[in-house]
Amino acid sequence: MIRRRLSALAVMALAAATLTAVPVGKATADEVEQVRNGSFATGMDPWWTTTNVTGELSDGMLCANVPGGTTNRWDAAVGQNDIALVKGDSYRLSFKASGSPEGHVPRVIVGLSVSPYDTYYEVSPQVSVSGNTYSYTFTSPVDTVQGQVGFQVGGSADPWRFCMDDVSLVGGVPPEVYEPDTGPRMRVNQVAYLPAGPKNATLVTTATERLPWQLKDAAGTTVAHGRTVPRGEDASSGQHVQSIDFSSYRKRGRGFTLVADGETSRPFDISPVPYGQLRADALKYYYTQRSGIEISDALRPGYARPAGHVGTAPNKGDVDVPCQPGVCDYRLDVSGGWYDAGDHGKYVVNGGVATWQLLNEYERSRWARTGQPAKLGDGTLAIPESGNKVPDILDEARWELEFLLKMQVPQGEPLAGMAHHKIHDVNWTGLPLLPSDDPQQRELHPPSTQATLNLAATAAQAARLYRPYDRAFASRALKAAESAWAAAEAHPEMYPSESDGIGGGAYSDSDAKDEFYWAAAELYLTTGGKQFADYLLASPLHTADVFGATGFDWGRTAALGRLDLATVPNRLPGRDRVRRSVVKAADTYLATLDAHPYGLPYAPAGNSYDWGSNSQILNNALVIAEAYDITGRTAYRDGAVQSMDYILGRNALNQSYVTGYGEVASHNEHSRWYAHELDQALPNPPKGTLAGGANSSIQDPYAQGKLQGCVGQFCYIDDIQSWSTNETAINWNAALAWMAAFVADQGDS
Ligand code: 9MR
Repeated sequence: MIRRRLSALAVMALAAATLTAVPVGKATADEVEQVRNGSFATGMDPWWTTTNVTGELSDGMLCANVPGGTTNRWDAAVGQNDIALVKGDSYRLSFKASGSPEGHVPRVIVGLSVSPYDTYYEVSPQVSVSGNTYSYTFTSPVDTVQGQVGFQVGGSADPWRFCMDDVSLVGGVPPEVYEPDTGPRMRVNQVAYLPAGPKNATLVTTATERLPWQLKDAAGTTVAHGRTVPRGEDASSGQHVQSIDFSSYRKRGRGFTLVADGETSRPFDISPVPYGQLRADALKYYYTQRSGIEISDALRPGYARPAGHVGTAPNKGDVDVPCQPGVCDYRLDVSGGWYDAGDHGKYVVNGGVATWQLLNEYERSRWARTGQPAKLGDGTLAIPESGNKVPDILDEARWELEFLLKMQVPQGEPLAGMAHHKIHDVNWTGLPLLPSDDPQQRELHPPSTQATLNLAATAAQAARLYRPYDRAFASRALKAAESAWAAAEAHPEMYPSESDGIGGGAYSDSDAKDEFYWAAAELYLTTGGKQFADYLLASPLHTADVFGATGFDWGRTAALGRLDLATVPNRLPGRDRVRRSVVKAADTYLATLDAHPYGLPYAPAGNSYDWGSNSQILNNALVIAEAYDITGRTAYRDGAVQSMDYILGRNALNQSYVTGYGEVASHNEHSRWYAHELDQALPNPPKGTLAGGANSSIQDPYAQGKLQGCVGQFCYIDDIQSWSTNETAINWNAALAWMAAFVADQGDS
């Protein structure tokens, strides 16, 4: 399906962001100042302040007396409008600033001065009493003459004084040359290798001959040694590399390092223990993503926050939400569910695939040879429902399922049974912003065939998995699934629009055949209905290659149906062929992994890493893992396990993409409420949060300012502003949770 290329156009936050990397700026072009009177030599004009701020000139600086008691940073501001920006040009924003008392953090933006007030670039430096000079480079994602340079100084309980000088925005500057700190040239899984599992590393080196390596224990004693394997140029990073296989060492321990070519790796364990922890942490992530419920400090120390979107001011949702104008004339209670990602939107298709994957993790634990259902059982996740005798993973998934069911168009309406595609704010909000502080109007967007079939698929899956625990819920879910299926059949081509990306992601998709196939598979597995068997057997997707180099995701869902038909016991005629198709896909991914000097089952066409590439890598690993579940062959188990190395540090950037795991790990993921990088009173994302990962298209201006011309794996930056490479999302963490459980299940292998 080619939807991905299209949907990237409807990019969040910036409708006009570029689809591919912007061409490198003109280093030799004239540098032109865009800010007028930035030195305040001629007074305060043309600078403005919000009415609650008094501005005055003091020692040649503009000082703002900021009142206390405002909520958001944009509630008090100083700025200048009518700034012209040229799409694709690089700009240097610089200024001097001080603040008293110590410790305040203004938000400095370059954005649109009129509705919808898009932000093109923002920084939040902590200012000191003595003052500092700040300078940043970014690339404009738009053409406009209605730009603004704004200093947002609200959000403080107490009054304070902010002063600034020499404010400058110069266009036509060369883009910044950013050098990531990649540490030692030896790249390992910084968390753990399984004692009896594969153990591989990658060495960045110009050497072409085999080099000696040593494995050292925590005391520095060499416990194994061997020779490297030259691998030549790695296309995914542009580096010259060699690889090391130290699988023959099988003793448990902590604090090992790998040494070669004068380089010592970051430390790692040989142990299954961290994977047991990661299995829980990757799932615990969902509780702090919940909408509609207060997050308890007792359950998640440091993450407490009021319930979001329960109809309490300033929230305008989600208990009584209207449609977008012209879409419907009823209102729905769509409270609950998980926030999608770093935004406050809730999207049925992404909620659907995330729910599928959690339910699938649970279902696999019940039939797979290495499955351990007790590890997902009641009390494993410390959530409000722990202790209710229902497996915690099912309780967590139900939080989303109940929301998905609420998104269905009510009986009596013309589109009854269809599901609204999404619900989110009218306009994009800024960062940071607790869900409970979101003042925007929320709206239901039109129903879509894809959302309806996501609902059908996951509700059908739920009907079979919750039956032992709650028959009434199982029946309700099945009825919803059947009505959704019927509605989708009646409206097979109501596609979510590519241009519906203001205030929330578009999740556009111009093909629903894959969702039909997936929903039919889940309905068949739950009911055994002949109607669904017939549908599956007649679908061209039943025999097509539904896997491909970038695997499956929220918009390409046929593989979900295929995987479940292959693994969940059923009597579909020709099921052996279905099972073989999964093994065949795994063979292809395994060949990719074997050929890859960094050992990952991912080699996208043109080396173009996709938005959320980490989840695609993990989902390809899932297919290999299921080939192991189907065949019991060690090569598949080892391939799946090895894929985790990339996520946990064996990569070009020498960092783990899971917060709290590995010596150097992502911790500034883009999120409105885990926004510690912008507001020290807020937490970082919880441990077990996966960052989206390298994204060759770098759609956000922060990444564009730093990563122009990046190669594959290098198109990533751990900054909260980089929403196209560094967001957290419910579908991505589901892939991590699934694979963490698989690896944990292998124990000592
Ligand atoms: O993960 C989504 C990616 O596949 C799309 O290309 C991109 C643009 O439509 O949107 C991504 O999803 C974001 C969504 O639109 C809004 N919430 C945050 C999601 C993760 O970045």
